[in-house]
Formats: sequence, structure tokens, C-alpha cells
Amino acid sequence: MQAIGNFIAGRIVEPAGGRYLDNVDPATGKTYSQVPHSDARDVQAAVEAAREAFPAWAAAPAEQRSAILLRIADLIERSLEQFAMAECIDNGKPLTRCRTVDIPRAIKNFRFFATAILHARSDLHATDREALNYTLRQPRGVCGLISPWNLPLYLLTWKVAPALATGNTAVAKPSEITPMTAHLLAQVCVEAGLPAGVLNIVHGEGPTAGAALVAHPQVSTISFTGGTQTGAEVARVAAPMFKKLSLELGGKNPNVVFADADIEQALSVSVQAAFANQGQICLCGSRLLVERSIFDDFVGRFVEKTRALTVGDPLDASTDQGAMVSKVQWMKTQNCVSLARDEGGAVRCGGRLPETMSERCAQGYFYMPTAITGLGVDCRTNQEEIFGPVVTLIPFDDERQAVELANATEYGLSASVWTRSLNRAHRVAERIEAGVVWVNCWLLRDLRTPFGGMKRSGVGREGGEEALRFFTEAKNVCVKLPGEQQGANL
Ligand code: TXE
Repeated sequence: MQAIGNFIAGRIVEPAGGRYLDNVDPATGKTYSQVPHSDARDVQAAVEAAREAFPAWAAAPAEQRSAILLRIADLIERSLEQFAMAECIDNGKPLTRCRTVDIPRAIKNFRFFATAILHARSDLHATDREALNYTLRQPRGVCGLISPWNLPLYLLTWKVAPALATGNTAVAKPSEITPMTAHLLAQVCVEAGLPAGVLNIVHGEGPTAGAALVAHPQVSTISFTGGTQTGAEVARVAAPMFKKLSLELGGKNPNVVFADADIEQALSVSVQAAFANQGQICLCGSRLLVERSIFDDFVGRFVEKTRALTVGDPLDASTDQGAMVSKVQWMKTQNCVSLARDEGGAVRCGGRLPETMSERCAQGYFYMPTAITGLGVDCRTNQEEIFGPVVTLIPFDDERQAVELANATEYGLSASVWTRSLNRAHRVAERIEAGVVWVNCWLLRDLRTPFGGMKRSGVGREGGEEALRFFTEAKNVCVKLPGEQQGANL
């Protein structure tokens, strides 16, 4: 069975303790590879390598760093099929999605930040005729990059690309559930000529490898994407050490449909927003709020469209819904649906395992896309993130109530608003408590825009300028112009 290794100082190496974790293909339920069960020793070696590589990488001209990152993008693109297949088997998501969304986005992440640094500018503040203040943006050193399993290479590279582009070195800790494309990335980095130690990858579990990375005194910057509870633990350790911290956490995102919307469009995008990636995207619209005058009709048509989704083998081109990522996530989803039933919810479709699966997938973690009505906003089903193919539909009476219901959770990551009224779109977008609001669309991403959450969905923003700022230290240099100093202007 294939055993993957850590990537430290430019080489693929075994974990110091020689221990491995099973890596399961969720479509078959079978272990198909081994992933290092790394500990603090592996993190130590990786941080040392990253520290050693830092001065030269930080001093390299932007054009040189850019060229290497562009080569990484080209090499991923050359092996797109291999990367897509690896992601599909590791995660259970449809191969078609890996080919058209996950891997292309990883390539874009590298290209975007590799070229962004060629156009970066910095500020100058002229203090009358007395002084010039200019802002240096300097790399911060070794960054710890911790990513989840739902969009493995997509989210890992969303951190790696800006961290490296701005001249930092990094130790990445991908999810132990989906390590394979990170392993392929390591091989690509070597081929692209990335100097040894600039990117290191340590595989393993959160409480061991991840926690050691967060607690390491030489890691000055932590970028984390994952569950809200884990984010709180990361902050608890990192904050007293004065680390710079970015937390992208969970969501319970409202998708608000007004009666004046283009209903056809709202319907088909809402189905995608609820179930794409088996509902395992932090941006999924998991609470569908629909104006009461169209509620019954909308629910009926939504259920019809949901029933038309094909749950099947992720390798099959006709599959819309693949396997859930792990047995744990699959069981959690089943428990959440039984909780919804206990809370009085009416399961309108799904709420069960598929009846027939191919022989290959008979032991896989598949679940039917599920729509639930009849639940109030305060129940656990409408408050807690499920992170599976489950959506609730809730009616509202007017705009005021729509906003109130949209904001009635502790999360604040994203929202969608469907209406033909421009005035209403602006009003509602302004009032919704979320870091990202889409009007008449969902998951339309421009990599230049700020991305992140409010409330329990996180702290800080990624994307574009925000990422370039996060991964650099702003230093003001004040240069006196010729002439007498007028006095210290405090
Ligand atoms: O995430 P974790 P899990 C949510 C979703 C899901 C829940 C749990 O609700 O059901 O989180 O999923 C590493 N110190 N999201 O358990 O545990 C871990 O190894 C340092 C939303 O997979 O947060 C992995 O690399 N690191 C989310 C990463 O953190 C630690 C996407 C995320 O794992 C650690 C995924 C620790 N103490 C899950 N403990 C989104 N918003 O996109 C774990 N890790």
C-alpha cells in the first residue's frame, strides 16, 4: 500500500516516529494509503528547514519568486488529470468537479499571487515639507498553514501561494483525511525548482501535528481554515504568543429568496448552494429563507430538482453527488437528520442512504440530498453547522423578518439574496451580518475581493490585497527632509 511522506527541506521523508494513519477512499470505505502520523519532532524539523530557507527566499527578487510559483502552476496544470483523480479518490467528490473546480482553482491561486507581487505598491505619506513616510511590507518569517478536507488543494494553495509569493517560508499541515494532493504538490515544488525548505508539508492529526505547529515559538503567523471549535483552540494557543492569526471558520449561511426574484434561477442555484460538494463547503446556503407567498410552490419545485440529482460513484461522469468525506462526517449527518426529525422537522426528500449503489461503492459514505421544512430558526438544526447535504427551508413574511432570520445564528460567513429590486438588494446586503453577500448568485468568486467571516465564522480576511497584507509586516520609515526639525509632533 502506498505510504506518503512528509516534505521537509526539499525531500520526502518518513515521520520521525515511524507511525502512520490509514487513509480511506470514502467512495469504497476502504483504506488505500498511509499518511504520516507526525508529531512535534517532525514539526520541529520542518520549522528549522523553513527558518534556514527564509533569508534567501525573502531576499530573492519578486520576479524570481513569481517565476517559480508560475512554474508550479504550469506543472499542476500539466498533471491536472492526476491531481483530479487523486482529489476524487481522497475526498469522494465527483471527478468532474475536481477537474473543473478544485484543481483549476489551485492553479489560479498560484498564478494570481505570483503575478500580484509584480504589481504590488506601497504607501507614501508626505508630512508637509518636513518628512516622507514610506511603508515597507516585509515578509514575516515562517508561516503555519492549516487547511481542512473539504476543498483540499484549493484551500491549501489559497494559503501557500500568498505566503510564499510575499517572501515567507511555510510549514503546511493539510487535513489528515485528504493528504494526497498536498503530497503531489510537494513533488511538483521540487520539479519547479522551489528552493529546499521554502515550503514544508507535515502530515498528521490536528491535536498532535497541527497543535505543535500552532504552539511553535518560531512560527510567527498562523492561517487556519476549519471548524469553529478548532479555531477557538488555535486562537487560545496562538493569541498569548502574539502570533498574527487568520481564522476562516464555519457557516450557517442564509439564502434569501424574495417573491420578486427570478425564481427559475434562484431555484437552480439554491440547489447547488445547498448540495455542491455534498454540502461540505463553508459557504453552502444551508438555510433557505423563502417569502411566504411563494413558499409552498418553491418547496415543491426545490424538492423536485433535488430528487433529480444523481448520487453515485464519484468516478462516473453523470454523478452530481459523490461520497461524504469520512465515516465520521457521514454519521454526523445522519445524526443531524434524526435530530431534525426529533425537533419536529418534516423531511421532504432524502433523509436516508441511497437504495442502490454499484458494487464498488456499496460500502461508501453516500447520503441522499435532504430538504427539511417545519423548523423554527432557534432549534439546533437551524443553529449548528451540519456540513453535509442537508438544507432547511423557512418562510418569512417581509423584508424586516427576512433580515432578522438571516442574522439569527452565531455565524456570519456568507449569504445570498435573490430579488429583482435593486434597492432591496442594497438594503438587505447592508444589513446582513456576513463577510460575503451574493446578490442573485452564489459562489461567484473574484480572487481580488476580501474573503472571510463575521461573528463565529472567523477573524480576518483573505484574498487579494488582504492576503498580501496579512502575510507581510507593515513598517513605516520616516525620512526627514532637509531643514530644521520643527519639534516632535506626537
Ligand atoms: O475540522 P477541523 P474537521 C467544520 C465542519 C466540520 C467540522 C469538523 O462543521 O463538521 O468543522 O471538521 C487541523 N490545532 N469545517 O474535524 O478539526 C486538522 O488536522 C491545530 C468547516 O475536519 O477544524 C485539519 O488540518 N490544528 C471548514 C484542520 O485543522 C488542528 C472545513 C481542520 O480540521 C487542531 C472543514 C488543533 N488543535 C470543517 N485540531 C470550513 N469552514 O471550510 C484540528 N486541526
